[in-house]
Amino acid sequence: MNANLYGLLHDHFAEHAEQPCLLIPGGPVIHYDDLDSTSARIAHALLAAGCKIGDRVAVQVDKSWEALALYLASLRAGLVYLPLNTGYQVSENANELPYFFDDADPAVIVCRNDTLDAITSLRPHAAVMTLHGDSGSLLGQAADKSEVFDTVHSRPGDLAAILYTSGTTGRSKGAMLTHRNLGSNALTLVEQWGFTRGDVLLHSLPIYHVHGLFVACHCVMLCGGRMLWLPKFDAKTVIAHLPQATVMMGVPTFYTRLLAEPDFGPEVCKTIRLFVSGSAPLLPDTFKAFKARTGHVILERYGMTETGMNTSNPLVEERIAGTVGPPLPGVSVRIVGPEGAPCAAGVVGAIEVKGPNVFVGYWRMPEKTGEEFTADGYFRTGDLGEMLPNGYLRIVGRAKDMIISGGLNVYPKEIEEKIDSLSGVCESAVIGVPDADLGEAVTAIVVPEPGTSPSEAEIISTLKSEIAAFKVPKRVHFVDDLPRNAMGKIEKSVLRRRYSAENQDVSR
Ligand code: MLC
Ligand code: AMP
Repeated sequence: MNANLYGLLHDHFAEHAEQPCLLIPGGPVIHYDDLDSTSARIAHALLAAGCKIGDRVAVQVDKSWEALALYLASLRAGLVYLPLNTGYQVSENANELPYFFDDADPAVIVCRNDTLDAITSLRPHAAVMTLHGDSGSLLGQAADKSEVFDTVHSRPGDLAAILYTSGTTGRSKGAMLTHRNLGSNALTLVEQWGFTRGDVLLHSLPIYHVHGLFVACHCVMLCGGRMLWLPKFDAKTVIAHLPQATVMMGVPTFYTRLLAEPDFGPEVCKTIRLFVSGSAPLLPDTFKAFKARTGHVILERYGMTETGMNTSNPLVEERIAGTVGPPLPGVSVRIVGPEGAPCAAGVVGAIEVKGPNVFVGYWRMPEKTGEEFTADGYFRTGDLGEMLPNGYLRIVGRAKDMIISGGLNVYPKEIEEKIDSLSGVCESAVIGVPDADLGEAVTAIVVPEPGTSPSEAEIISTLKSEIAAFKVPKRVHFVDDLPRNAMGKIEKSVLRRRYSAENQDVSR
């Protein structure tokens, strides 16, 4: 049997291929057969550009329906899709993109106009092209290709995508996801969340992450439903379009921003059957305020780049604030103590997961992969939680030093290394402090070199030229020294307490 994910999606939507898939406000309606023919043309163009089965296709482009067709084309041709956050930079001072290209060694790189020259000179041996544009662009080259393409035969364990997640060491790791990982998770979610062909999902997430690309798009395509395809999340635009939708998926910031709009209420949500939240903790206060304002109980679920979705509050039974629900069918979740022994219900420990959704390892990092899996095949998520007596998981924190800002992960180590290399800086610590909009706001605590006085504005503006804007600290504080424990390790918990209090004082 062909395990190719495109084959699975196609089997589910083919019967209604003349139906709309993407409704683009102010733009065209894209039907399933448009996606099928355009992805076929792009698949031919990728092969003509020199791609062979298993090659990586790195993509850093703005959200568009053609970008979704490119993802499908990559699946169909047996290539490995590598989406990149559009905030990652390439310039003389910025080496975010070069790292991914050196590590993944893509055969084709599809980029935006403004980075074409820089990437072409960086990667002379790859085929580098824009998605849109003249005959040199990928769509230009696809234009005269056949609209029929025989989806390649893939085995369940063949790679479908590599998604980079940053690491606590500051070095990003490519999570290798197979056709089986993505397909099994998608089938489970369609079933658990009750998706049908009548659904219209309001899609305002970016499509370079698990949430927007896999969870949202796969659920819709597997049931032959539709997506209201918005370029990004903007609260007023979302409110204008919610009355045509039945489902919305978002990170908690989407929900707090909607609640900040005075004209958001039950009338706007009349047609909605399900609001889903994930990628970061949904505060119980937001859960309650949303219910009070709209009558809707947000369904919170828990996932990761490496695993797709692991647990979910139920569609029919009670959804409990501050929990992420029971494990999804087929996924095994356990809580373990420091020695790896299972914790009883109600005891906090490390969350480990196993199942067909769990990735097969980090790209070209066998040792790191080995460290992150237990001998009996469980993946160590780096999250801390407790299993409640009713079988619902409650996430209480993270063992990994990571900040989640507006649903995007920031690894302090990477930012600290950048700040420490600036002139006038002796050392730094980067922490997340509670933020009403972003959940956590990246904050730097800096010890200046004796006799120097770097400014907050200088540090922020230098960092903006070197790293993606979402990673740049929103605030920089200066101190004479950093608190350390007896081992000499910086006590980030002390800093978090100190600056969280300060942040709350400021916002009051
Ligand atoms: C943008 N900025 C951010 C930011 N997003 N800063 C911190 N955190 C973020 N998440 C920067 C902008 O570049 C800009 O910088 C400044 O902050 C103000 O931007 P904004 O207008 O407030 O941002 P906006 O464009 O509205 O974006 C915010 C957002 C967006 C929350 C809508 O970040 C978003 O769509 N987040 C969703 C991320 C997501 O899909 N996560 C899923 C990961 S998958 P400047 O310098 O220009 O002022 C995963 C697994 C799972 O985690 O379980 O799902
Ligand atoms: P990423 O590496 O971007 O895939 O982020 C995955 C991480 O996001 C997880 O390891 C969790 O720390 C966090 N996360 C995802 N969903 C939730 C949730 N519902 N509640 C709390 N944390 C979450």
